Amino acid sequence: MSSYNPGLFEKKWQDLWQDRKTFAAEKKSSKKKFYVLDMFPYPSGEGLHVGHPLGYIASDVLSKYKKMTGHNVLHPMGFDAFGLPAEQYAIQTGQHPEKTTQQNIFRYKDQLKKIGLGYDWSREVCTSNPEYYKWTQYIFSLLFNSWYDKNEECAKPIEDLEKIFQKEGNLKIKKTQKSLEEVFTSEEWKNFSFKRKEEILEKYRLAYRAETTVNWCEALGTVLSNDEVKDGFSERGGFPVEQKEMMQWMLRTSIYAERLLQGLDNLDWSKSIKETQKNWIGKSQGAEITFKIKNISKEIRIFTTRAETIFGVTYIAISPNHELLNILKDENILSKIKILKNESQKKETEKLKGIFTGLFAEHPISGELLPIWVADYVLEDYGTGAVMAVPSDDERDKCFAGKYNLPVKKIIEDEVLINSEFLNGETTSFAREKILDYLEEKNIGERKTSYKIRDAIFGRQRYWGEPIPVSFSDEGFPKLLSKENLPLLLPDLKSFEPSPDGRSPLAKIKNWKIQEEKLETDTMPGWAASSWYFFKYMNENKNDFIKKEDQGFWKNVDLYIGGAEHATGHLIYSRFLTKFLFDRKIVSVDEPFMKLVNQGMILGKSAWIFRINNTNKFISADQKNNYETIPVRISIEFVEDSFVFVEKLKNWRKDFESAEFIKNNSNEFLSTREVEKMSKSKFNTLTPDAIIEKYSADTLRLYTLFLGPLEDTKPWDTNGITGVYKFLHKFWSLFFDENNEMKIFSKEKPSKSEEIIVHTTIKKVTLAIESMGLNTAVSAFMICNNDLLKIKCNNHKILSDFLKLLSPFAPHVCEELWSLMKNKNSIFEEDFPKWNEKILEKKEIEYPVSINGKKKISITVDVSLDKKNIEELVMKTLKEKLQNKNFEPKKIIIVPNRIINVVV
Ligand code: ANZ
Repeated sequence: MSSYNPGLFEKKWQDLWQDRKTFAAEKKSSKKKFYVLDMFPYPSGEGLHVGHPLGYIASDVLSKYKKMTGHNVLHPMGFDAFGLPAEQYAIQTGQHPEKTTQQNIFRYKDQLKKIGLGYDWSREVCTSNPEYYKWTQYIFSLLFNSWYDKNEECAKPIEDLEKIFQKEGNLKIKKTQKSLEEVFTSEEWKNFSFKRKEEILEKYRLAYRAETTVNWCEALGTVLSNDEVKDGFSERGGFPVEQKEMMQWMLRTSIYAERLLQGLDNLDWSKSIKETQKNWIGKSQGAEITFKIKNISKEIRIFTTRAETIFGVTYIAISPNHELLNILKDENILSKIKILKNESQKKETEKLKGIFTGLFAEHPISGELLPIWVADYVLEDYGTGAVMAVPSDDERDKCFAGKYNLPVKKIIEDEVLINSEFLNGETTSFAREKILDYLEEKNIGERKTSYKIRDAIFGRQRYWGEPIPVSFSDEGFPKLLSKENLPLLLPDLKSFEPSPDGRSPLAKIKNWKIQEEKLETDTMPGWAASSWYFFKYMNENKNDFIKKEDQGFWKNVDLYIGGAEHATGHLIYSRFLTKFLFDRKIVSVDEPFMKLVNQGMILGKSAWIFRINNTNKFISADQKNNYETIPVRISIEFVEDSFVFVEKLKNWRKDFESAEFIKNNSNEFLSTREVEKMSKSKFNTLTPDAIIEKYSADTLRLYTLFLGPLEDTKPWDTNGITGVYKFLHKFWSLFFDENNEMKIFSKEKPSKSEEIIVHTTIKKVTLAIESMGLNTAVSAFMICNNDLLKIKCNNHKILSDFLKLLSPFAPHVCEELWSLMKNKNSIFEEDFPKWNEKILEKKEIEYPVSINGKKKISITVDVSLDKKNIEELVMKTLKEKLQNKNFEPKKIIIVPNRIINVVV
């Protein structure tokens, strides 16, 4: 009982905390709320390695600290359970994804619990559970049944839009909304067929279908998002990806562009993530300008951010999909464009190909004729899909003009416009405004803002996702399933391959129908569920949809911790959906995550040994330069520093058994270590379970934090772990006497030095937690521990305070000692100690005293003394020291806080 033996109590406390609901959120509470959330994991088959829990440990420290500082804390956990890996695994092994997912979740929960993470498991969500996805489907229905009123910048029920059309047609709405349908009157609307009305409404619904070019991966049988594709291959599996036209469900995320941008200002997120989001949204202020086309009663509109360069335009470039191409008749040109189009869809080809259309545009001011080219560098879905090309000032236009021998007109010199009488001599920014005023006045163009953010694809041709709650009428338009028909359950399947035409596996089911109508076969993408799960945790009753009372109390996440890889996808979609739910009055906030912290990646230290070419002999790494070798990865479990445990390694792989391992002169066999991403395939992972088994959960927690600043990327180096482990032993010993009995604690008022040691630590630790500098807190604990050991502290108050301070970091050992100190309650019900600045203030100053510049003595002076008092003290001390009662200096010079000089 006397030495630190975590095996005896860690599990005990984990069970007790769970049984006693120590870390459950309080129900009705007048306390201030604090909602701290981890990005919930996808439960992969590999389980957690030590690189994973850093963020979870940090959020756990925060949640325990907040609880102890008087907050009602919500700290839940759940699982993002739909996803591709389980489905790929199902295709390979025939195991139902549901089964493997549940197994993985079981493993994850066990691992998380062993780390002592205080989650409120009563609020756990699992996104593949019908009780959960019923509501994901319901949110889809809401999106389908909503449109966005640009005037009021707010999503509204689609019925409102129908009423407007009924009352006044679409003229007003079309002014603010970019939509392709023709203008119609109220009378015309009333006379439209049901189908026609549906077609029009679909152009406004926030969930809609559209023909889009998608990244199609034949091997995975699915559409991939841009960030799932690297250089023309799927990130997962490395299969080829091609571009394909497909009817897809989309969400109108881009309509929220401006609000997504503005909202960033109020968020406590890192500069770099905000910057990434800004770039993703990609706001550009510019203008749309109309060019007439010669001999044809058609116009072309271009988008430019550099209107002042209009006198340098030498050609017009349009995207290979531009609608103007529909009027071309010349088969020769058309077939060339078709080839160009196909080529340009391959992402990896260099973009600088063009075809002359045979058409000319008229310069809106000079009337000059400008050839219209199809160019693959013009994006179809940005701006208007057409540009006015200015080879003198735009790099791509310049290269293109060079390649196709198009003219270049110089227009700017030393930041000043030349070559146009109208703008000669003006600076570019001034000229821009001037020309824009002119264009607007003449009705040739208008100021316009463009955004890069695109509507998001919301369907996948896969099995393991939420079915989209839609059926199709005979005429082919989508109809929502009513709320009573939700959840639309994912049907059971035996084989999970996509159907041969590339459609979802659901398309293979003959009776995938409801009331004789065919059901949608696509399922929702991974981000459907993860864009709103943070609201679901707020519910007291797990099976409800977002409850007004609960959401009204918890509002949004105060601290969100997770990986920086979600900078765009997840964080944009969650912000979008929150704004939408806010508009539709489901939630009372329009931002989900107030503060965001991205934990850095923890890297592994891989180990390599070297095989001599064409042999089954391995050579110690320090000798390898004498041979031709090939490196072979080995598991780090057989290595310490660089030393390889050859005998153990031999049992690892068949071909190692008979291999020869040639040692160096010191009879060692060395490996080379290399820091890289931690991953099972690199054999460089360690599980938290193994560390906990060998040391303790508290060691794992402290060491993980101690590795370095939370947000830094850093390697895991098991060598340092013993330092932390020793600290916990020493910490334990602080509470026991020489006979290994628990100390008899003094209930006296603590001594001054004890107070100073602990209050210094309280201050350091509190500031460290508040600023998320958790690694510095760990070193503060070590210093405090050493200082208290030195003075053999046995003060009850001091040691209790130290326990409370450390408890969010090392909960098991603190809770155990707390109960050994005969406390009946949990330490987490205690208040976190507060420091007293007065104790830390300097009370006395030590002055060196010199006589005629030579240091003689030091005196300690109370800071409250004035000049005269100090002089008296100096005289008194010197007389004693010099044993000269009659000592009479000429002058005493006091340099405040520094030195006292006595002149004789
Ligand atoms: C004339 C000009 C002159 C331009 C000049 C640039 C420099 P950002 O800032 O990204 O919004 N552009 C417009 N639509 C495009 C499309 N669909 N595909 C490719 N390029 C397009 O860039 C806006 C500029 O990119 C626009 O301003 C346009 O070229 C081009 F010295 O117009 B500029």
